[in-house]
Amino acid sequence: MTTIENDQKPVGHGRMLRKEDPRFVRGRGRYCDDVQLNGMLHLAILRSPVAHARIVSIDTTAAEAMPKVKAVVTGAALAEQGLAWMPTLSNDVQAVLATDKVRFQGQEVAFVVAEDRYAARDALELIDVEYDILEPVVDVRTALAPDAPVIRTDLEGKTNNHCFDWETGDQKATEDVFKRADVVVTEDIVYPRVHPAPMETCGAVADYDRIDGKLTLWSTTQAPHAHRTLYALVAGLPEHKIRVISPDIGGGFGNKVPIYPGYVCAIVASIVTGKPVKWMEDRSENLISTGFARDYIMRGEIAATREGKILAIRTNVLADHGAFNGTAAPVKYPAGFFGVFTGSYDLEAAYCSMTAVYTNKAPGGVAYACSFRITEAVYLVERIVDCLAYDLGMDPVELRLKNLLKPEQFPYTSKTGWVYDSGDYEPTLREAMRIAGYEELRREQALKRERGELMGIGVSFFTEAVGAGPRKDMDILGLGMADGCELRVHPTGKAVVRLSVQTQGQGHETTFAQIVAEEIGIPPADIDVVHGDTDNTPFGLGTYGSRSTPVSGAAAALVARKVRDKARIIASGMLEVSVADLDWVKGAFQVKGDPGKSVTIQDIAMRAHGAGDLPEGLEGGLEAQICYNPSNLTYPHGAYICVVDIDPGTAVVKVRRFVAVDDCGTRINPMIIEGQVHGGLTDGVGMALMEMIGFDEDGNCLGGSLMDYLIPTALEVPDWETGFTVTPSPHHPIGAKGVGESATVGSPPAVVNAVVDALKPFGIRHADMPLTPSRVWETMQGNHTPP
Ligand code: PCD
Repeated sequence: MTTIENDQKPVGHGRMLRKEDPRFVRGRGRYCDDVQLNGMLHLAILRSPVAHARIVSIDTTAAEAMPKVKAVVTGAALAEQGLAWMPTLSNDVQAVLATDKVRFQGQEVAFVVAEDRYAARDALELIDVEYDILEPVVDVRTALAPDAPVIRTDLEGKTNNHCFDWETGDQKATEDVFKRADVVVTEDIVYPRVHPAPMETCGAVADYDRIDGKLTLWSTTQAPHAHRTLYALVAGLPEHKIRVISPDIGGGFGNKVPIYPGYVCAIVASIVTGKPVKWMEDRSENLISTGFARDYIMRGEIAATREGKILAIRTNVLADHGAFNGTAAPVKYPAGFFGVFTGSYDLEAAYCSMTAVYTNKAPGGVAYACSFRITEAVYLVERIVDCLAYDLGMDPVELRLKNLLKPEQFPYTSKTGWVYDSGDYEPTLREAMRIAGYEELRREQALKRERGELMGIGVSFFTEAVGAGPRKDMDILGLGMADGCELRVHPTGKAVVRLSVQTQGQGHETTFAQIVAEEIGIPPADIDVVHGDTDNTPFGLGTYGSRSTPVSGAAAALVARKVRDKARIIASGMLEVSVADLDWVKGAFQVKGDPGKSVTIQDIAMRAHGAGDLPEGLEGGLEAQICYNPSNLTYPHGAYICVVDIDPGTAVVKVRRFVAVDDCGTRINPMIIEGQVHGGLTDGVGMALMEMIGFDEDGNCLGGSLMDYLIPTALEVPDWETGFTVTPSPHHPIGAKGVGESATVGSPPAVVNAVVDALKPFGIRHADMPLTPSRVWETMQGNHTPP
């Protein structure tokens, strides 16, 4: 097993600076909105001001008459072309433009194409829509009430707001264990609706060439190939007539996985006008209409012995999917990978039942920095385990240490059927305790409690399942979740590696060059990473669920090995020995026992393309292509400890310290990993303390601007303290597991556990996010209400 860990590795590995940063720090990134084409028009979308209403009429005459306006398009016009509805990436349909009804505030109703962005926006004001207001379904808890208005009247035979049911685990076995347990703890735990809120909003530039019938689409997508296939299916065009370019992306965080009506509108607009058309959302449009995350109401139950041996976990979940099921989920997993809610513990049984419903809210349920609902699962188990510790009067670390899976149990099949590839949990938790000085913190807390000060220490331990996924059981809309990769070595020994995944800031241009460099000995500076352009990269399913390293990273290592195998044959010819007599050392093949006789990979590249004979039967050139189908997901884990102080007078929570110890197997670039962890922790603190997309009783979104939807800044977060352990994945060619989302998954429960721990003197066992000062204050007064 290679461990590309330390900073001293000769060939480009370790903490090398990011190859993409020179352009980013100079403001030379090329984002969607930077695309300027000759004669380009601008598109603006008219959105519904109300959550639920019948559309009585739409009058576009005044808007059409406005100077500079080129087209005004309504749902009725799209319907004539069969384009008013589109499939979602989770087997539902979503309105591109509303025809019959609007189903959430902010829904797309019509669009204007004009010569400039201002004219397009101004013209929106002249469109006259008459709405017949309907009662909205806002409270997910009553969405299934018999008298609730039906939202999805478009779906044949739909008589209520039921979206899907799902269950996992063994209900009967779990019930039996619960019956004989000494202790059972039940808690209602809400993971409120939050939003990924990437810095760059969503947008697209569509350019349809009427002469050659080719559509080029620049769009803010995390999954260019998957989007292209969907457009091909909807438009009935062959894929090679559609080129999706995903240029630099200013953050995705799951928000840019779904296909949005705006993308489709831009395409339609370009086809209709014969001109390139740009659509860029503003901040409010992004917050109110694009993929939200979470929105799970969970009842957690945990059964244990008096001594604190956890026996079983059971949960019932009510999932709010908004007006359309607009998430992206593997077909067999409508609730994503929520099945990992048994966490990192050795249990006897587990069971989950889930009901998903439609409400008059924006669609989504996207995997915001979590591999398909793992954040929700980890939050549930880590919160309920803390509730158990509270009831047993046990230290939460002691309780976890008693129940963590042991290294000899791996590969471990969970009670819900997930096969954890590898893990060595206790050292990770011990390392976090060491960095935090856990015992000392508890002593400090005891002293402070005597003085009436509110200090809390929160612990979480998580296991993620990332790297979707094996073709045998995973697909999105019938597309397998494998990734292609292509490597070409030029005659001079410089190389280009083409990926099917797309970076949104994670640093793929660096780390994928590092992977290839490690395998083939060409320095990373000489390896160019090409991605985000369907015309120039092999097919694959895109970047989300921290799948790039587990899937495409494996593909990159294997394609490089394939090239190295060919290089070995060429070297054997050059050195006139058999392939078996060659050793691979640092980018060169050496004759065994005669290190003086060797050829470098660069020599070999020249020979592969140059004059002179190649060994019998070998074609010229030095390149390879593969499609990698992972045999399993990878299961990174981590232990987090958070220390908070709460001002008893104002209930303001201050995160004083945060220790994160992550284990993502073999580490490619520790500097990038730290950056990923810092970002994820900041996200997590935001969700725990301030972020929530709320709605009033009419279904008006209360989180439509960054004045209302608070996201953390450097002022709210501490200096992160990070550490790591390394437990390689046994099935990944370099042993790497994903890490991009670990910190967002692991940190919310650590923060909430810390706040609840601080509030222990008030007899409080649970409080729901976001733990804003007012919510903490109410909780201290004994008035906690779930969001
Ligand atoms: N790594 C290393 N090592 C290891 C692992 C990893 O080094 N072991 C690194 C890599 O290579 C990259 C990163 O790190 O670079 C990451 O990775 P991963 O884990 O594989 O992941 P990806 O796939 O690449 O990515 C994705 C992710 C996600 S998913 C999210 S959310 C987020 C993260 O990523 N997003 C973002 N991070 C980030 N960052 C940034 N900057 N931006 C963004 O946007 Mo989802 O599902 O979508 O929700």
